Amino acid sequence: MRIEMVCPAAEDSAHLRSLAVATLASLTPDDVELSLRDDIVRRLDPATDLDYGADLAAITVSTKTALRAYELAAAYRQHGVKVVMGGIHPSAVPDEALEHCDAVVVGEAEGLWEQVVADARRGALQRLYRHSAWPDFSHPPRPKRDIFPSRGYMPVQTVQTSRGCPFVCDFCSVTPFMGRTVRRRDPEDVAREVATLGRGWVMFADDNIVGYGEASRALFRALRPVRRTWFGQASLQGIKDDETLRLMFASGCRSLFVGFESVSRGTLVACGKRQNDPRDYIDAVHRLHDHGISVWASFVFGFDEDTPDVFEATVEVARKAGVIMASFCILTPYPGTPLHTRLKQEGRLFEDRWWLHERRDGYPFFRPKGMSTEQLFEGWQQTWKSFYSGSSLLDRFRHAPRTSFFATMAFLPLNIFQRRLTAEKIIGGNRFFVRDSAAHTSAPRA
Ligand code: B12
Ligand code: SF4
Repeated sequence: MRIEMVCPAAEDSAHLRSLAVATLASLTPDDVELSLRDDIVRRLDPATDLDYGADLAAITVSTKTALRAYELAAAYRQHGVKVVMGGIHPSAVPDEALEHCDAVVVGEAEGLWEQVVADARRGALQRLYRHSAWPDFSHPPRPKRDIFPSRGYMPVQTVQTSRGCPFVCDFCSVTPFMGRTVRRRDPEDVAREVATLGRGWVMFADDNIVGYGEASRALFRALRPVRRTWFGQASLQGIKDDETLRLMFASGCRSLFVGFESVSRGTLVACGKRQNDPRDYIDAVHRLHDHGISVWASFVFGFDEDTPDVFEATVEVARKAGVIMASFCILTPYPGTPLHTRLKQEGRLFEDRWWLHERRDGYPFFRPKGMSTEQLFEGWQQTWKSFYSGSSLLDRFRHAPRTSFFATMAFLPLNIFQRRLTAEKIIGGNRFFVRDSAAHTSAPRA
């Protein structure tokens, strides 16, 4: 039996190996012949690049890649190849996905994929596969990374140590699809996996790598002897404790992507991100910087409580805090989230299934409450411009922590890239800026 794994890409997908694909590969019986087609490494041409002799195409799909996934699925099906889809998007809207494929796996593959393969082998694929309980994640199978070509990716390996999140931010897909109970791996098992990875950075694909008290500290202690440099994502809970931060640095952490989301406490309470308190932001960033950990901040605009003054207020906090980098997003109603349901009920979505339409990058998918749609869009553009202005860059560089690798070595190249992104993509409207830049900088073609 031959299975082709497929990673569709959006115009700004990061050049990373998909952990979903590596996980599926590890769950696939040894007698199945596996191939991989990765749109990220090279944009796939359905006329020449797909294996229509395969028995099954397995496509991993997020909302951003749904349109492309449906296009590739159509090509396989036209050639008589059965298609199964999984990932966060088909898990949220399985009925929509089933219009484009033969079977959908809702939720995590562990415990279901084996059944899909067995059914496909005897020509009896079911339409829908889903769990009745969250699968155990204490000792997951080791992702099979040799399925990826050796070139074409960033020198970063992703590793996941936990699934689920105890919080219920209304714009987020994680809690609805991975649950409120955090399922953690055995720290020693994580350390053993990290030790097998080659050179390069490790990125933890956890939503919150710190914030679980002793459990987080146990992970950092286990990682320490492996001596690998890593970065991850975090919310603010859990970074108040100096001992945890010391351990985190000692375990190799050099940068955190932190979801601050808003500088307004009222907004944070309303959207459910109660663990963030804007009064702590500047101290929190300085504390991390003092421990040698750079902060890449993320903010979101368009919440119901946001008024036009939110843009300037946000830039001011980000500049004062001296974050190394910041991303500013317009609130996006992903399917299956409470936000999507509410905006739909209130009749504020321009299109219910906005992901099926190509449109200008960044333009809001809904009517905001505290300002006009144009004000939201233009305010978002101005925020990028202001945060990546020459004066902001110099100011942040002057105050950047010298203890941090990112601050000293990567500050200027990263910020210069973000300035170009601001000019060409955010302001200039070139959606393909990231893809075009990657094509020029990462010569490899598989
Ligand atoms: C790491 C990560 C990233 C990384 C790297 C992603 C990568 N390419 O590896 C980076 C930082 C680049 C990133 C970027 C973005 N991300 Co992100 N990311 C994540 C995160 C934290 C983990 C993803 C992961 O690697 N999981 C580990 C693997 C093993 O799990 P998995 O993919 O879910 O796969 C399992 C199942 O879904 C299933 N499965 C998956 N595919 C398939 C296929 C088949 C055939 C089958 C049977 C099963 C199956 O089996 C797997 C094993 O159980 C998730 C949150 C989360 N907890 O999932 C958000 C998440 C996926 N990201 C999200 C978003 C919104 C983004 C951005 C749009 C953010 C932004 N504003 O720019 C961009 C997208 C850019 C783009 N063009 O695609 C949303 C997606 C929501 C949605 N409905 O699509 C999530 C869910 C976070 C959230 N808070 O809601 N992200
Ligand atoms: S935004 Fe972060 S903290 Fe909030 S529910 Fe999602 S993963 Fe959890």
